[in-house]
Formats: sequence, structure tokens, C-alpha cells
Amino acid sequence: MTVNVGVIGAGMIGTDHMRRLDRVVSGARVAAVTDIDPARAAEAAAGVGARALASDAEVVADPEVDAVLVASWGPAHAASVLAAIGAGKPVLCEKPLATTAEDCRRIMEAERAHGSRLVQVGFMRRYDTGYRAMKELIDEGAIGVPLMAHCAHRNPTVPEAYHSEMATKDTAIHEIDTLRWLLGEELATAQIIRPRRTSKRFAHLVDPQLLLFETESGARIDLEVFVNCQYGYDIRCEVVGEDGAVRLPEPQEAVLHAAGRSGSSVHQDWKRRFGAAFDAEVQAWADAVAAGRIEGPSAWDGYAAAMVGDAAVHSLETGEVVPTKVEERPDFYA
Ligand code: NAD
Ligand code: NAI
Ligand code: ISE
Repeated sequence: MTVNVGVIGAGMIGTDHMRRLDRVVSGARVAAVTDIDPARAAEAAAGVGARALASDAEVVADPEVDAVLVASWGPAHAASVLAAIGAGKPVLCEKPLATTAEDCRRIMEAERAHGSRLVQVGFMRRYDTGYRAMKELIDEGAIGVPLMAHCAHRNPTVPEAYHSEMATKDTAIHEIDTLRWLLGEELATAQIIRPRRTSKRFAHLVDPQLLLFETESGARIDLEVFVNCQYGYDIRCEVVGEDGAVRLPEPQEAVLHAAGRSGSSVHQDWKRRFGAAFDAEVQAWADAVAAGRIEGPSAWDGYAAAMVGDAAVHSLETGEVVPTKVEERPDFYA
């Protein structure tokens, strides 16, 4: 069976996912595209032999569309995901699932009313071979009980529209999900500390930020978010346990020796750094949809991450340690 996908949002990542569905993923194709900018939708649709439609409502209602991929900007996600659930269609939604925990809760309620899972959240790091190898080692007990994690998330620059809350809700949200998954428990508290600011940023932005989390069992996580680091897209993660430590491998790059120096290049964006993870994520989603299942990060994962994000953003203002108040995971999402 070929899964006919309707794509909502034809921006940077939407266009990249369409290329992926068209040329990389087997058993799926792009059937329809929409964007609030109709010219962008028309251009993207023409590039992959799909139809451009006027709205997300038209995409989810289209009889040819079997499944929906949401790649609009974060604040638009909830409405499109709720529309897909209303039509009973599987939906892969780019992170964040929604920009508020309240909207994530509405999505979970709609999914439960439908009776089975329809939503997968685009936390693609769970498909990265480096993070998967870390998880395997942690799960088999190779480092003993995890005690600490040290992480960094650096972008070369961000545009002027990027604001201080996005450091948590758009950027750190990746580590929030990844650490919940790696450690197998919820993050109970969040705190943000403001180091000296880089001068290489727009005036309104707090950058860098240091995020501190404590898990339910008392493990501590420190995460540096630095989105104007200038030199590259650099993602680091080390988990330290009672018996050892495990570190995310650097992406493999050739080592060049020339002009009296030795070194390798640093990735400049998420597209290249996590390209293989995105491919694996979308292929796994298409395979699951074709088989009538939904797997991968769930609406619950989107919700728990949003709860932690809300607590962290609160701390950005006060500097206090803020409880995340993530409840017990419902059986529906076991
Ligand atoms: P973008 O601004 O390039 O693209 C967003 C597109 O969505 C735009 O074309 C915009 O016109 C369109 N859009 C906005 N609201 C819409 C709506 N209601 N209906 C239809 N189209 C709408 O943004 P982007 O960089 O492609 O990011 C999009 C999403 O992907 C965000 O949620 C972002 O967090 C996520 N993202 C994830 C990763 C990752 O590493 N997983 C990387 C980049 C972006
Ligand atoms: P973008 O701004 O390039 O694209 C967003 C597109 O959505 C734009 O074309 C915009 O016109 C369209 N859009 C906005 N509202 C819409 C609506 N209501 N209906 C239809 N279209 C709408 O943004 P980008 O970088 O592509 O990011 C999109 C999403 O992907 C975000 O949620 C972002 O967090 C996520 N993302 C995820 C990454 C990852 O690592 N998984 C990497 C980059 C982005
Ligand atoms: C972007 O949306 C992503 O998801 C990238 O992975 C992240 O590094 C960047 O900061 C976000 O804006």
C-alpha cells in the first residue's frame, strides 16, 4: 500500500520532508500540500507532483489523503492536529506538539475519544543512531544507575523573530524529550539560569541560557542552550552513572590534514546533523501507518515535554526551581 500524505506547512522542514517522502521513503508519497502562503504551497506541490490545497481543513478532509504531516510553525500545530484527529487520520506533527500544555491536553482528549492512537510527535532524535546506542547501553546497565547528564544545544545563529521562550519551547524541547526517553522517567523540576549574554544576538534575546532539571528519582541534568554560538550546529550529551559514563558520538566527518593543521568540519544545521534520523523517523511512520499502527513518540510525550517547557519558561522570569507537575502517564499511552 502507498500511503498518500497531506503536508501542512511548506517552509524549511516541510519542504525537506516532502523531498524525503518523494525520494527517500518507500511506500509513501505526497498527495496534497497547503501553506498559509498559497504561492509557497503551489511551488512545493509542483516539485513533488502533488496538489496544492487552500487550507489544513481541506487537506485533512481530502479523500485521497491517508495521513497528515504537520510542519507549520508551532502555534499552528494544535488546530491542524485536532482537525486530523477529527477526520480519524494518522498525523505526524513536528515538535513541539503544541506551544501550550493545555493544547496538548486537548489533543490527548480528542485522541482518547477517537479510541486509539493517531498522533506521533516529530522528536526525531529517538531515531538517531548515536542516541539509540546510548539508550541501549543505559538500558542494559552498562553505566549503572544514571546520576547526571550534561548536555549542550548550540545553533550558529537565529533570526530576529526567535525570542527567549523559544530557547526552551523550540530548542531545548528536543533534550527535554530525549532525556525523559533515555532515563525512562519524568523531569520533576526545571530552572533557568542566565549566564553573561553574548553580544552577538538581537537585543531582546536572553542567550545563552543554562537549564537545570531534576528527575523524579533525583538525577540532575544541566543543559546549555546557546543559539548564537557562531561556529556551528553542535549537539552534546553525556550521561554519567554509578559505574560509567556514555557520551553521544560526534557525527562522522573526514579528518583533513592541510596547511599545517588537522581537523574536520562542524555541521551548520539540523538538516544535515540529523538527516539520517529524519529519514528513519518518516520511514518508520509510513511503515506503521501502512500496517494500521501508530508508534514512536506519542501525544503524551508531547504533553509531558510541554509541561516541563512551561515550568522552565516560568523560571526564566523568576530564576526559581519550578515543579513541572507532570502527572502519572495514562494507561492509554502505556
Ligand atoms: P518555517 O517557518 O520555515 O515553515 C513553516 C511553514 O508553515 C511556513 O511556510 C508557513 O507559511 C507555514 N504555516 C504556518 N502556519 C500554517 C498553517 N496554519 N497552515 C499551513 N501552513 C502554515 O518553519 P520550519 O523551520 O520549517 O519549522 C516548522 C516546524 O518544524 C516547527 O514546528 C519547528 O519547530 C519544526 N522544526 C523541527 C526541527 C527538528 O529538528 N526536528 C528542525 C526545524 C524545524
Ligand atoms: P518555517 O517557518 O520555515 O515553515 C513554516 C511554514 O508553515 C511556513 O511556510 C508557513 O507559511 C507555514 N504555516 C504557518 N502557519 C500555517 C498554517 N496555519 N497553515 C499552514 N501553513 C502554515 O518553519 P520550519 O523551520 O520549517 O519549522 C516548522 C516546524 O518544524 C516547527 O514546528 C519547528 O519547530 C519544526 N522543526 C523541527 C526540526 C527538528 O529538528 N525536528 C527542525 C526545524 C524545524
Ligand atoms: C529548530 O526548530 C529545531 O528543531 C532545531 O533542531 C533546533 O536546533 C533549533 O534551535 C530550532 O529552532
